[in-house]
Amino acid sequence: MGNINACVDLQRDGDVAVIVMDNPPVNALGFALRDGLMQAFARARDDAGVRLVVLTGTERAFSGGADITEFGKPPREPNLRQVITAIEDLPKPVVAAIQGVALGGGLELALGCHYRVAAPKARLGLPEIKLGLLPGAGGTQRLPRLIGIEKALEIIVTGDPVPAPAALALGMVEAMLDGPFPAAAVAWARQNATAPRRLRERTDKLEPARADAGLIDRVAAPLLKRARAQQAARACAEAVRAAAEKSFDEGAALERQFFMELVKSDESKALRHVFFSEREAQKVPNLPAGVEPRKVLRAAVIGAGTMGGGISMCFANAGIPVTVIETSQEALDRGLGRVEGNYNTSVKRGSITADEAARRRALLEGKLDFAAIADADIVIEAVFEEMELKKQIFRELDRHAKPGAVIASNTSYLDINEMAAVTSRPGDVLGMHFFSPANVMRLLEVVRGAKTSPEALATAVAVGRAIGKVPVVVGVCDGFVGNRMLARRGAQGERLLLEGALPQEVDRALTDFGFRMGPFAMGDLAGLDIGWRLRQARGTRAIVADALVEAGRLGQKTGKGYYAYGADGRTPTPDPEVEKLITDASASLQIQRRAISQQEILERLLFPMINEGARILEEGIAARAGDIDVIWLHGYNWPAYRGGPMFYAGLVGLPYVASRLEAFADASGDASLRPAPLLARLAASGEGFGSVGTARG
Ligand code: 3H9
Repeated sequence: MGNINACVDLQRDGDVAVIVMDNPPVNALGFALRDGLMQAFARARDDAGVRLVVLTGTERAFSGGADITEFGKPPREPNLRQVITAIEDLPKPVVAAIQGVALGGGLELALGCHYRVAAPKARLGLPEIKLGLLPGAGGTQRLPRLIGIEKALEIIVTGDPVPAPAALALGMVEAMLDGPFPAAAVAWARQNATAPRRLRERTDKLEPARADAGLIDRVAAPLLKRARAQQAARACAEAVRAAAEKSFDEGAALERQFFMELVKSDESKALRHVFFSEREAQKVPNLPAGVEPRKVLRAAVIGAGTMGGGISMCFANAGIPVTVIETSQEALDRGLGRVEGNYNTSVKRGSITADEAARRRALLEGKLDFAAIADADIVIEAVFEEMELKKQIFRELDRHAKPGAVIASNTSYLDINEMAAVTSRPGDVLGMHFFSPANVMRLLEVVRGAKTSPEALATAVAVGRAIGKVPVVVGVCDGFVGNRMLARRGAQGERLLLEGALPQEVDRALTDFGFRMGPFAMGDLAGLDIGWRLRQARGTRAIVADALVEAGRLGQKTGKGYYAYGADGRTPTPDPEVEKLITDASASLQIQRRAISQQEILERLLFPMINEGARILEEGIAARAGDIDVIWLHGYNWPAYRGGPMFYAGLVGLPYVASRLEAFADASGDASLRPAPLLARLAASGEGFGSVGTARG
């Protein structure tokens, strides 16, 4: 027999029909694959010479699930539920032979088969909740029937994949096979797949929940508490409850209804946007075809301060030896001591073993001489934000780094081109802006200078990925993407205080929105002296923020900042002294304080930031709106279910954002609040930010 269609192949091995799914890259279950499966299974059913069927995929994926790009488009039959029912109804035994991932609809497909076997490296899961959905092709009904309510709930509500050995222990698969696929699965099927078995008809594993009415709530409660996408999490729990309490058909109908509702929810749209934007951000724009990253086997970091230490840890954690350079033994000892302390904390918390910490620590060496960078394939400068100092260091790096080494600055706002200009190799120079704490935060802004070579850029991106970061390529400007937008939010925060709000009110608007922290609690955590020093350097002022610093209130590290900090040094409490300081500042500027609604606070904080994002996009500093969203998600804890600032602007409507910005500009006389030309244009034409660059909507 030959090919069924472009995605499905049907082969014969004696009396066994082997149906192979091949829809690169991950066997997403789009229309052509579903249609091909329907035809292939009909042939296998009707062919009297076929006794057994083995369904398999590729080494990378049995199937990564429903094709997410089809959501929101008109449905085409056969739908996935029809395909799964046709397989489950087959009068001949069907074995799912899983290599790689079986996720979402992919696992649901395997649950429709009568038996499942897996390769040792396979991973099985129902990650729909991470897209703000629930499994919509019978997963909430069949998985509990296979492994019981408790484990099924955990897998569905966390969305975390289960590695093959654990799947075997749970009974998700009948066997783990080492041999080559599909031959090993065919051999197993001949021995073990004696008759069709339909999970739909099984109820024994549901008995404990049927006998104990409180069981589901007890198991679900802690899982729901931890879940991010709340609406989807509740739907998951209710669908599993239906599995226990109702018939299969009733449970499946309820699951279907929930799925149809969730797929239209803002939460799910946002999470799907994040999924695609994260992948798109990895595709560096304007890189000539065939450019290969250079090999990076050794790294060097200049400066053992908080950032330098954190960056060094990233390399050591990824198994890359790293040399840290400092100017004095004392500074070096202090820096390496802090790294040691971080590793000790990780060991105490149980996140790594003492052996692992020792292994990582051994990859880090401290030196006092620039000559020690000679072997490094990448050098990252992480010293004070002072251009003259940076230039001096770049001259040294130029002198000592080997030819072809990438030379990067961790600056958060200074001009990379100026640094590149003092070297003899500007093509190798770029920015690698890490976020604090550098060993934790996943964002890496890779700053492309005017002369940065494609190879150096590709190397920085590849290194970023290798050390577990989410690299996003940005252009040179003051503050790059993230901090340039943040500055707009900061200015409005200060303004809101002067007009009548208090720090806790401003912070609450953002925590209610979904941020873990508001801007003032965040400032206290980072240290208010950072912004103060920056303003001093630039000759600008922020009345409230400056007054706090000048009163010795530097944030958590001094026990007080915008808030007072109690005995634990971490819990913020509103402080009457700060309120007085703020109201005095308003009075000195003759501002009549007024009550400001939470809605206004939120819009005042977010919309000017979005406006700056529009300028960034128009200037080409970011290539796509999705890149800006990824930056906010991974560098500033923007809540994923809100999709990022540019996506959020689309949800509330660009015309609304533009009209509110006009109103803010009118009220304040601040012309920089007027809608950016791109925002005004898109608001008028009805298009979204997704139409700019190559981003999706
Ligand atoms: C579902 O199944 C609903 C059902 O319950 C009910 C239906 C009725 N669709 O991540 P990678 C693309 S919901 C479309 O870089 P990796 C991805 O965009 C779904 N496209 O590779 C990328 O494209 P590009 C439940 C998909 O090896 C390329 O594949 N399933 C899908 O690091 C490579 O992706 C999930 O939530 C998809 N389902 O990781 C699983 N999946 O090259 C989502 C991937 O153009 N997927 N693509 O940028 C994943 O978690 C990872 O992609 C996976 C591979 C682990 C599979």
